[in-house]
Amino acid sequence: MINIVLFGPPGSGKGTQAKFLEEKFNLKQLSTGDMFRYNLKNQTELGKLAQSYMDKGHLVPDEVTTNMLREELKKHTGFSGFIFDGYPRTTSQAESLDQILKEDLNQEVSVCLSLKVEDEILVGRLLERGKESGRADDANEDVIRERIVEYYKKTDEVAEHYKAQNKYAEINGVGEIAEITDKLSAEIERFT
Ligand code: B4P
Repeated sequence: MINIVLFGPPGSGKGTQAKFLEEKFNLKQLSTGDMFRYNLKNQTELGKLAQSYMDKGHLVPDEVTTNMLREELKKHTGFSGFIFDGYPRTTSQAESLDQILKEDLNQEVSVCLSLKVEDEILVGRLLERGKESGRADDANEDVIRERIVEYYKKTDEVAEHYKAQNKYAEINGVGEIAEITDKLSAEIERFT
């Protein structure tokens, strides 16, 4: 089985790339951001809770996010593995993911692929997306910058978790989308 953690700051291309990799490797994308947005749209209790964090550009608490992911994981069978998009975002989430994969599926993470993109490019991409997506967290530059601050404060360190397991590769996330998909695919083939 192939389990990919697609890693990088907001706007680095995780969601964009996950769509292509899903098809190429018969994987199921699990995006915690998409799960929160689905709950938000349907005004569930989980959605209302998540909204208070997302609107400020902050992370939703680990326990809430991990429980949601664990439930979602059980729903999908028949794939060659998963692409975790936007999860884990803290070291505690990374530890939970190792545990969940082992306990629930007797599997492990194959590799963490980290997309590297400079901050000013990220801001530009997210502002651009915000013009059409209707995403509240993309509409305001202050919120976008807060998401990037939150990334360096809590998420960037997750890389260490995978480096320690020799399951980590960095890819330049600036350039043609198809070229980046090719580089990610080569790394997936190298690690699986
Ligand atoms: P996410 O939905 O994960 O949002 P994101 O970080 O902005 O990434 P996304 O995948 O959507 O964007 P992409 O880089 O593909 O999270 C939203 C919020 O949910 C978080 O702030 C947090 O509050 C909460 N949350 C989610 N997961 C959580 C967790 N695990 N724990 C706690 N809280 C959590 O693309 C961005 C833009 O760039 C697109 O418009 C795309 O077209 C463009 N783009 C991509 N690649 C490009 C390229 N090569 N060249 C030019 N443009 C490109």
